[in-house]
Amino acid sequence: MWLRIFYSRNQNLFAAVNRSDFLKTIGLGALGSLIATDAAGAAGTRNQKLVTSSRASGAMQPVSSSRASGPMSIGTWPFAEHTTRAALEAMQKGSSALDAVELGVKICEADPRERSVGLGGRPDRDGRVTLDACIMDHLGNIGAVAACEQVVHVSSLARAVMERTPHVMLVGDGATQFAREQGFPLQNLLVPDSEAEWKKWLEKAEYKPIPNIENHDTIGQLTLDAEGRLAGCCTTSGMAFKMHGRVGDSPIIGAGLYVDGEVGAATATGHGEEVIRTVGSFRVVAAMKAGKSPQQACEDAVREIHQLFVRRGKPWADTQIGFIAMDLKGHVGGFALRPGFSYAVATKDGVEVLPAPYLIA
Ligand code: SD4
Repeated sequence: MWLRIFYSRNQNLFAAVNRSDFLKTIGLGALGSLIATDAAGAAGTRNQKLVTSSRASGAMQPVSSSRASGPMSIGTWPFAEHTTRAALEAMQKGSSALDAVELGVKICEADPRERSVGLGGRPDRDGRVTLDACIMDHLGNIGAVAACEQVVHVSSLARAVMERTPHVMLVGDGATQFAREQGFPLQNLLVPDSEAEWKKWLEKAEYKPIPNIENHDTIGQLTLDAEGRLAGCCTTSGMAFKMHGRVGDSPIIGAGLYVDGEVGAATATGHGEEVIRTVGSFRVVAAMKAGKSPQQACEDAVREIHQLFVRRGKPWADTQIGFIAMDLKGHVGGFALRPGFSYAVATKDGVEVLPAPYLIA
């Protein structure tokens, strides 16, 4: 099986490697410990393989696992190559982790070609683009907005909720009203391509999320600055063609994002319902607090989600979940339920986009 690795260090280089090279790249080759097990027990999964690593070895480290600490930044999906680089450069010039993470994700929010974040995001089933975002710093300050319309930079709006209100989350009309009051520009977020896709979707009007859509999705980004402060931000238009009013994990602290200034941070992408069900990002950080590496912690969280599918007898064939995490020493990790998830790591040595190891082939 061929897997793509996107790799970039001061230049854009695209390479494809075969499975064994891929495993070597992520540090699994030497273990020779991939076990393929039939994942029976859930509907629609008969042909799927469960891929797991040797628990005893505890080794599932990506190539960037032993970086020096900050400033550095990691982010979900290949588009984070640009957003993490921007955040890194800002921190190298003295920005705080919080300023840098906001600056980074805003690049993605403003890009109408990114169809799952900010401007250009896919609409809900009623043709309305509703955005979700949250932000958190190393001290436990949090802010979030959900089901928010007409505001491109919901990351900044979430930050405004954090810094300028007595609350931690505003939703729907209240979020837009607050944006207006705060001087955020209001605009139509539905771009022609997304509108056309929605109209096509209306022909059948079947809600069928597509895993790894266009190889990018929600952006969850984490930053660690030169002073050892962590921050994180998660921003998305959520699942395409969702019910109006549906809110996923991305604006929910603990689910889509969690930062513990004394431990590390984690963020999620994929089917938000499953991440909320397991309080995913908090789970990852709690595991790190208990001594797990970021990589092990991400792996455990995905495994828990998978186990819940099995226990509930629910199919997971069309589901994708990915977590990334970083600790205070700059160790990073990423893991997904299915193939196709990747994440960017920006350090003083350059920016890499790494394919995440996964549970089910
Ligand atoms: C959500 N987690 O709204 C987001 C969407 C996403 O990959 O990340 N999709 O559930």
